[in-house]
Amino acid sequence: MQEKYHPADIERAAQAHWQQTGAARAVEDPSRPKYYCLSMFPYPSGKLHMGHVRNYTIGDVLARFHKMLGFNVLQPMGWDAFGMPAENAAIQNKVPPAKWTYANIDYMRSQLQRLGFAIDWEREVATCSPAYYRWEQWLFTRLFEKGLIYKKLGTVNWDPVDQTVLANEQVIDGRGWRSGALVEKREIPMYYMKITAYAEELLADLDKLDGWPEQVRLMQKNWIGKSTGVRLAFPYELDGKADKLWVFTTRADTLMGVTFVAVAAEHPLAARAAQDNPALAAFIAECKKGGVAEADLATMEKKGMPTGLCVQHPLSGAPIPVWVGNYVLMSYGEGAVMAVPGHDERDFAFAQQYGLPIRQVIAVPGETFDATVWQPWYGDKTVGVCVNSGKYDGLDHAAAVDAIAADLAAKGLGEKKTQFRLRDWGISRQRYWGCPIPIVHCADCGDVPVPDAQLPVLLPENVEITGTGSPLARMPEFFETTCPKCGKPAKRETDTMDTFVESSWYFLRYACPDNDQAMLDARVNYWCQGGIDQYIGGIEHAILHLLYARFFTKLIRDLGLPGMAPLDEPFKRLLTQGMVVAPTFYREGADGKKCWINPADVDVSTDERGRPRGATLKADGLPVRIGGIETGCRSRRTTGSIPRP
Ligand code: ANZ
Ligand code: ZN
Repeated sequence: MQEKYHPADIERAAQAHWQQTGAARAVEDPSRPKYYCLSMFPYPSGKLHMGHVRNYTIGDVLARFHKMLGFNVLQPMGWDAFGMPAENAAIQNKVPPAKWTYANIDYMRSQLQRLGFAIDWEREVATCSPAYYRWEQWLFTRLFEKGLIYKKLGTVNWDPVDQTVLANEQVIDGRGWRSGALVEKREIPMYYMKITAYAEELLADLDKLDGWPEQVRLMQKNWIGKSTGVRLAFPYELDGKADKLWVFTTRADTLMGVTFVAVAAEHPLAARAAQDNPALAAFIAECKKGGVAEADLATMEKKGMPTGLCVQHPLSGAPIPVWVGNYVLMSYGEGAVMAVPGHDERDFAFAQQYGLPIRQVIAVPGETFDATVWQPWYGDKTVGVCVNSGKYDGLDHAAAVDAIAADLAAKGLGEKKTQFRLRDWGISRQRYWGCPIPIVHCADCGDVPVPDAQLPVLLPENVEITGTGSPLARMPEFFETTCPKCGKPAKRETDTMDTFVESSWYFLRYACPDNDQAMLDARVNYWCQGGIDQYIGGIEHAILHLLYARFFTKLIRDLGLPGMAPLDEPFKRLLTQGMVVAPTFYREGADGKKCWINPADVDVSTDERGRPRGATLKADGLPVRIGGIETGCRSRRTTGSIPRP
């Protein structure tokens, strides 16, 4: 035996042996218990990063351990190969996205192989290959026919200079990342998946996932965001017509404390009021400018403007002023809120800022109300009872909601309602490097799904990317076609699908990657029975990817594909790892701009707990600044010359 471990020799020999004997090949064997060990597949960005190595090492250890325990182990690998970085690289390096992607896959596969992971490479899938996305298109047509995919207008970020739609992450401080132009919002027709039809089941089944971290289940629960409340109306008259302003509230017990209502900037009533109010029109335009994302709602500065209109309180009939508020979302509930500044923190801040009345209508024994500072108990529905609310005084939250909902219902001004925060999933992307949406637009027949025999709709691979709009929309040889129904000339859809669609079912396809007759087959039953035994991946996918994957599993179950046993949930156990992070280093140039420095070019001194204390540039021995701790994925390289401190 050798004294020393020589990885280069020993590992090469061991890997050659595993390769020869097919040690990692997974073959269905109903006589043995299976163990399906799945790691989130990587985006082929170029090279593996530390996060990949850690993730796949965890998977490999679990796979080998279960093999030793006698399980029939499947550990597959593939590539989440569509997406924007390939287009950006194509612009920079003038290489077609396909070529760049396939080269990266080859390189990263060789890296994974050198690491010696026990992966069954015969099951490798790349989502950008027609053999894969063909079935995604097939599924799309089935869901479209069932009404589970439908078309409606959606809002996108429009770059007026580059004449292209931008993803949210391409909008930086309201401007296009390439052009620097102020980004506008545009409404365009897009396809949506009806995930809301599964909201109730996606929520309820979280209880079954006892092999998942509690934190992830909670994040999904909050994302689905079920709330029970009351939908109620404030009547008004405008332009000689009687109408109603609807709101959704979880606190109908506070109805007698409403001092104003606030509508979203996109609300029709706001638009109507702005017609004869230029200042309001300007304010609304400003509100609409912010990004499409609905983040930062709780913490952002509350801004508003009165519309000059009033509505009637549904029970007391008192006039209630209508405001436009930037904290009201058009996409949630009714796009309008009944504001109760005494008991809602956001309304409280808004009322204080604009000098609107604040009324106490809930009392908690032993606490006094002071309208100058927000106290958390003001919003606590679990302990208070109604006050200053006439006949509802003394009722607790549940009793007051019941009584008020009944009175509203009697007047035709409200009813109890369950509301979800979850929205339908817009899957259209105005990008090139993605799975083409298999629809043909015919002037006579409308949107016609591409028939099975004409699938896949091939994505042309040898294209030039310029950064201004999708090349597909400039390729008549791609979009000029005939209607599958009537045979007349028609236009092919040029949008592609969100890449989250591909990652929503790849784990099922690993069971039968070679099937060119069907999307999935009975081999899925063997490997996925009772769920995939272990899923390992980054915590950044806790919400969207995992929710979409659960949704697809249920969609596929309900389509009832031939030979497939019903599967409710894809992942029995989930292990999420944090992000691999590292400190960053920089110097400031004369212009105040930060120049980031490669950690390899820096000497760092650390304290007794290993935290960086000071750092100097190797090249000149002078100090550099220590920036924040960041993920390694977007590795920062030293660019240009580093300024001296
Ligand atoms: C009055 C009220 C009084 C409210 C109170 C809360 C506390 P969840 O639980 O997330 O469903 N709301 C309703 N629609 C909104 C919209 N489009 N944009 C912003 N906020 C909206 O939240 C429901 C509560 O969020 C609703 O209950 C409403 O404020 C607000 F003491 O109504 B509440
Ligand atoms: Zn037609």
